[in-house]
This record gives sequence, structure tokens and C-alpha cells, in this order.
Amino acid sequence: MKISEVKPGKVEIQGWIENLRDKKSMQFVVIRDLSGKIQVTVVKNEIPEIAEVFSGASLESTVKIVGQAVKNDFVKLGGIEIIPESVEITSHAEPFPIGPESSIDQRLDYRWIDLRSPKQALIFQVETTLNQAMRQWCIDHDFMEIHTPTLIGASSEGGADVFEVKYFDRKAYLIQSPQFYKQMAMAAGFERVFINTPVYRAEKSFTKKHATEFSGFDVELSYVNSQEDVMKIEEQILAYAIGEVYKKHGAKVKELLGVDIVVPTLPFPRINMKDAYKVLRELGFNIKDGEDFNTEEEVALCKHMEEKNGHQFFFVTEYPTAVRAFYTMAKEDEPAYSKSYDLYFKDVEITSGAQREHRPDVLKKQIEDRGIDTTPMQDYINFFKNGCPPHGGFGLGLDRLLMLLLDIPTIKEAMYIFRGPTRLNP
Ligand code: AMO
Repeated sequence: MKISEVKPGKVEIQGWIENLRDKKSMQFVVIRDLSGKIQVTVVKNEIPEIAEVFSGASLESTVKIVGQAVKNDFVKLGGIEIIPESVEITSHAEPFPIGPESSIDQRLDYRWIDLRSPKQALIFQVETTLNQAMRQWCIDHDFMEIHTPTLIGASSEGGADVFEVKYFDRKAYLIQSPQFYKQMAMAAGFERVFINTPVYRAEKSFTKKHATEFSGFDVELSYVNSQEDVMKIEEQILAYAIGEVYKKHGAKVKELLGVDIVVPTLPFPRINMKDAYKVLRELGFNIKDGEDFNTEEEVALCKHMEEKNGHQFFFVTEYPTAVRAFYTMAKEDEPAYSKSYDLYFKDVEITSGAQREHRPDVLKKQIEDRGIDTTPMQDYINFFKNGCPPHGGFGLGLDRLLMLLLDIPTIKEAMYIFRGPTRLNP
């Protein structure tokens, strides 16, 4: 049984030996599983064979214990202790090569040990709830979940940050995004889809927010009039999912991580790119029309928006067309700007989204204008030749969202196993 469910009477528990105080006549052993901790008390001269087993056991070994749970008001851990009848060491632990003073990179080398603390487990309990709630919202609102390949014949985002893999006698790539496949679902008449998938970026970035493989949460929907229709969906998904995390884990997150989860109110604040330029120029930056933000400008804009709105999220809309991917639709009345957006949370971009260019001739031209070879893109362009509704969607980085939600200092710690330019282990 789970340790948290132990009540007076006969019990069988399994867990880790967290602590062992070996006194002259007594042993006090603390056993831990994911649900909690309990004390096992041994009177040495009454059960010498069990005392011997514990004496020979190292900390963090795993054990199976059968015994009687009894109330004892002197016991700090829940006022209950187990008097063992049989003890079996199920696995022996060698001493730990890492400790609390180890750096994050040393800890990642021994991730299975690093993750053993309740704080670390909580991060992934939160992720489970967060992801499940995002999926639930989509399912409740008529979205279909599709499962898409991670191997692809052409780079889906343009650009060079794509991993090449040997695919029998030709080249394939790992997807940088399920972009093509989710758009194909619109041409297939699925209307609303979402995808949870690993995505890959061959980018040599060593920042708190970059990984070479991460978890994407992608959404695409048909019959949109602009990016605004997509943004409305995304803000509702996030408000619902963070609300679920707050309900289920808010108190524990506060207790173990010292973080207040703030459930965002709707609508999220919005600022279009032209207004963002104005704000930044007033703050002394000399960003020019048509440019994207650099890092300092991004940080300054985030600070400004949070101060102005008292909200942890905001959308930036209508980026210059030239700085966005080829599949983005330009504004009809002002083609230099696009029907696109990014979503920021605290001080990091967590999403890109847009209405897509669904007219095959215009799409082809946009690809060519960016100097990208259309030959490997032909299947993708063909998706739109047999009737395809206007559509849009977004891609959200789940690991970044989790990192920011729990104020974790780096994405390395918000991922179960991190992959970066110099890390392929464990
Ligand atoms: P974009 O390239 O902005 O857009 O990626 C979408 C989101 O994915 C996350 N992200 C990353 N997370 C960790 N490490 C990285 N190296 C990394 N790169 C990106 C971010 C980002 O906002 N196809 C479009 C989405 C769309 O338009 O639907 C796309 O991939 O949170």
C-alpha cells in the first residue's frame, strides 16, 4: 500500500530508506515513497534478525516491509509507526555521486537520483495536470487529437536549424514543428485539431529557454478570420489549464517551491507591433519599422506590459511579414504586416501563432520570396489545391510554459530529460 494510506493494523509497504538512526537498543528507520514518509521502529533484542538487515542496508536502498502499524503520539511522522515482522532489501544503493551542492549539469548526469526529491516530482505532477487540462479543454471544444510523424522530407519552418537523419538511402529531417501536418488536417476537413509531439531544433543556443528537443502543444482550426480567432482559443486553454493546476497543486507548489500560481484573467492584454515600436522608442530603444525585437527590447517590452496591465501574459500581434515564416498570411490592407502573433508569459515567448496563407499560388510565391526551394515543399503546397478553408493555429512550448509557471530557473530542470547542443545523456 501507499505510505500515505497506512492505518493501524497489518500493513505491507515498499519504499526507499531515507534515514536510519541506529541506537544502542533501537533503530528508527524512515521509509519514503512518492506519497509520503513513515517511521519503522525496531527494538533490537526483540527482532535481532530484522535489526541486522537494517544495519547492513545503505541509505536510498529500497525495501519491502510487512508489519503492524500502531499509533504512537511521540512519532513526528503522522503519529504512527510500523513494528516490522519481515524486511526485505529489494535493491541496494551505492553512495550518491551528487548532492544538494552539485550544479545543474552534474545533477543532470544523474537525473534518476536528482528527480527523487518531492520538489522535483511535483514539477512533473504539475506538468501532468497542465497537459491533461489543455487536452481536456480541446476535447471539450470539438478538437480532434492527431498523431503526426516526427520524420519529414523537408524543413517545415525554413531556416537551417534542422536535424538531418539518414533515411535508408536518402535524407530525412526531424520535424521543427508539426506545422505541415496540422495544416493538412484543415485541408482534410478536420476543422479543429491538436497535437502533442516532440519537436526538434538544431540550434546551438545555451540559454535558460532553449532545448534541442522539446514538447510542442500545437493547435490548428478552420474558418478563422484573423489571428484573433486563434488567440481567443489559446487564452481560454491556458486560463483553464492553469486554473486546474492551481486547484490541484496550488498549495503544494507554494509549500515546496515557494511559488504562487496566478490563474490568468481573460482576455489577455494585447499590443500590436506598431504600438510596441512606439513603446520601445519612448523607452529609448531605436528599433526600426519592420524589425523584430532583440533580447533587450523583448525584456523591456515584457516589463512595460506587466507594469501597465498587471497581467503575466500578453500577446504581440501583426509582426512584419518579412520576419515571420513563409506560411503566415499577410494583412490584406497592409501586406508588410502579417496576421500573426506571439504570446509572452512573464518574460519569455511561449507561443507563435497566425492565420495561414491557404491560397496555393500566394503560398508558393511567399516560399520563393524567402529564397527557399519549393521542390521539397510540393506536397505541402498541394494540400491547398483541392479546396482548403481559411485557417490558423499556434505552437506552444510546453516545457517553457512549465518553467515559467513554477519559476524554475532553467528549462533543463523543467524537462524530464533535457536535450541540448552538448547533452545527449542519460
Ligand atoms: P516557433 O518556432 O515560435 O513556432 O515555436 C513555437 C514555440 O515552441 C517553443 N520553442 C522552444 N522551446 C524550447 N526550446 C527551443 N529551442 C524552442 N524553440 C521554440 C516556444 C515557441 O513559442 N510552427 C510554428 C507555430 C505555429 O505557427 O503554429 C512554430 O514552430 O515556446
